[in-house]
Amino acid sequence: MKQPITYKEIVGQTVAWKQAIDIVELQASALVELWDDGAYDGVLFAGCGSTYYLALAAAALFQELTGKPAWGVPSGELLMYPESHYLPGGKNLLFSISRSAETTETVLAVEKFHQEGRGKSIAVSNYPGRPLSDTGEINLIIPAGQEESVAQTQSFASMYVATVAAICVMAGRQDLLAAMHRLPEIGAKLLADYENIARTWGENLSLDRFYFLGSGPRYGLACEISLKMKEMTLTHSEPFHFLEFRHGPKSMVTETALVIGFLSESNRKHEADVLAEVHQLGGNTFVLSDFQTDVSFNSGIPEPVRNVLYLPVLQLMAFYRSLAKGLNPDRPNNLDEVVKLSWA
Ligand code: F1P
Repeated sequence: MKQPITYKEIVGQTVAWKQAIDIVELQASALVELWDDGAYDGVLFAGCGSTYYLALAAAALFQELTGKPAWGVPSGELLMYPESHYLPGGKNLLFSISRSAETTETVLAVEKFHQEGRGKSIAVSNYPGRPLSDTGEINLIIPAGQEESVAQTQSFASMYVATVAAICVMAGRQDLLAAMHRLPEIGAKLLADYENIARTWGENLSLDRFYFLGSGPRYGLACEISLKMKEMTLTHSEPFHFLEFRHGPKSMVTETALVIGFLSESNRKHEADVLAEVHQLGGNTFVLSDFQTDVSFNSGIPEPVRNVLYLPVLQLMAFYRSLAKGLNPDRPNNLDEVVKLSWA
């Protein structure tokens, strides 16, 4: 059987990570200028599906590194309920994120944002020459992240890396940006070192439910991988903040549950306690972090900019589960690559 294209997109993705960093560095002075001159009251990150989850992760990091209020919002909500999201009368900076650069909700939300004079925008995408591609004051386009398959893997990671790098530039954290240059090499090593373990868990069809736990800037990433598990494998799957798992969701733990922890360094003990509780309840756990876990990055890269390393092994796990279930990971059920609506 021909190897699904999703496989190539997952294992080759670090080329796109590198291009993402290079592209941001080329536009670094424009990013600094836009941020320093703007006096923005708030920063919004908007997308749909995967790119909404990217928005959640990016907003958490933006606020952490700059101290400025930041939100992640689904583009459709921004379009339909703008007053629930924009600061009244405030000046906003909007990051619009879309792999395809043609998702209707995102394109229209940005159009309306500009028409209403709400502030300036930055577009993040993988495709030039499309409706969203040059709508921003600055446009971060990473062609190496383009993909043929429907579910986002390398595209997501490439746009996430670009956004994190842009945040470092705007926060004046050259130290963090410099540390990001080591990500592609470490990511490639992780893919090689942990493919077998990803496959073993992915092919374990006795599991019937997956929970992804991530907090702070990792929550959006937990949401994204949970979406991968849904799209590619049609399995019951949900993301939660670590401590939230005790407040109800843990009642779903059984011996056929796999709880996957995006363990941090900053709150490691509290997060590890939740996973220990899952064990006591008879569930299975699979844990990723920089050291001493099932998947260990051993990167030494500062925590705020290492989070992309949680993605590749889990994307592979979803890929192998999809194959084991006899599904086509390239073409998830009922899904279109781009959602286009005929809104006036
Ligand atoms: C966003 C998106 C994907 C999803 C599906 C439909 O597209 O919702 O996240 O997997 O393929 O489109 P985009 O705006 O990032 O191109």
